[in-house]
Amino acid sequence: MKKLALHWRILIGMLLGLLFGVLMLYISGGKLFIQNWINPFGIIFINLLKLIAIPLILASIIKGISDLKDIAQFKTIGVRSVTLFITTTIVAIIIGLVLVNIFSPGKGISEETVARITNEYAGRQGVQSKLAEAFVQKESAPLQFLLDMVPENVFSAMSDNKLMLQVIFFSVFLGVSMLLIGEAKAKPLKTLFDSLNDAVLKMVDIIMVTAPFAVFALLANVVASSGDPDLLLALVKYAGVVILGLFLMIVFYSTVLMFVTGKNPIWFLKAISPAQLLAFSTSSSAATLPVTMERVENQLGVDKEVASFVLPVGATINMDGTSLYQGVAAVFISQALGHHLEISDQLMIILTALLASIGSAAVPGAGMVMLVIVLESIGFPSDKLAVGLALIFAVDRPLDMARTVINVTGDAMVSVVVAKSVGKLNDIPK
Ligand code: DAS
Repeated sequence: MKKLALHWRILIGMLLGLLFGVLMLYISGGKLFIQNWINPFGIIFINLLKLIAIPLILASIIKGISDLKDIAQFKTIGVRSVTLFITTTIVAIIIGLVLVNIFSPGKGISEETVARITNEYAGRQGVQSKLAEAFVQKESAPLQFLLDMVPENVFSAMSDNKLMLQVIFFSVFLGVSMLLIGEAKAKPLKTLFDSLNDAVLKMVDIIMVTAPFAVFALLANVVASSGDPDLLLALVKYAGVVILGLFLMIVFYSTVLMFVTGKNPIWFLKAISPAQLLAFSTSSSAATLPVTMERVENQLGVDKEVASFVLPVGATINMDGTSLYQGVAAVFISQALGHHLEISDQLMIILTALLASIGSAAVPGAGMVMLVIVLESIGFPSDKLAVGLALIFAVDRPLDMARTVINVTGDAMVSVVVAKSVGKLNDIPK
């Protein structure tokens, strides 16, 4: 039987996982069974992908930059990528703010529901740990993410949890230096990183064979630990606004791509669907990065020199889905808890959600942690933060899955536009 395409195999794994998760919800001990015997396989899969994300970033950025003709080309790609990252993030936040003000999902939540959520969730470990994490992030300077980029030495960068940013900084630095010393002198290093790159991509292929089983485990666990169904209904309008906003981002990307490449955007969405499905299942841009890179290069025809810089940097600092979600969530929580927002506050949200999304790590739940920074920036009372996070905690995981899909899609879209603009978008034979 002809081997099913990757996205179909992942989709089947997801659907079976959802069905199995729902089934287990109605079997006593089912939730525990999934958490103890099924979910670990999903965690192992994510850890494997994150394990190779670092050597992949190192090899692909260094190879990509050292393949470039000269520094001028690197500057062009760098400036255009970062400009597009910031632009698409601001568009995302504005879409989120317009929708949450039109639909006002927070205005429908009654006092007693807020009181009930406060008791059920505010004290919960999950909310408190996110708050604690947020205060650690908040204590850090607004440009902390820049400070975090510069490791003391390359080996400490390998161990520290601000890994992605530091490895990117080191890789770009080394890649540019290799350009500057000239091709002859850089040749041995270039050969080394070329073969490291090929070896790591082979590791991605091997890991991806297990993808259908892994997403089965991940989705089963998401359903099993999705919280109380009735509380979810109370938040369905809020989640609906976020999902509508994320969908409009797909429309925005498709319009830009149609304009820039003159192609039907279905070509783009079909090519990156395995990366989107993986982003949905893992809620992690970092874990999805190896597949995003493989799809963007092999299916969309983006030259490695562009993809190997834009995608790792984008996975870390360009989170359109997260920034849209942070805009919606900040206004929703303010509406629900009666915190009045002036227009100036909403404009402030654009700036702080941009910074918060840049500072959000490419791992599950990072967007909610940085949401506290946004709420603090609009003067939201600190003593109500726990209740605010508790309000959205129950639906945060499914929304994290959805916003990570947009984070990854936005990165892929920027890589296509930048590649096209520097004449490095190759036609892939059908
Ligand atoms: N899950 C994050 C990511 O990997 C996004 C988020 O938490 O908002 O992109």
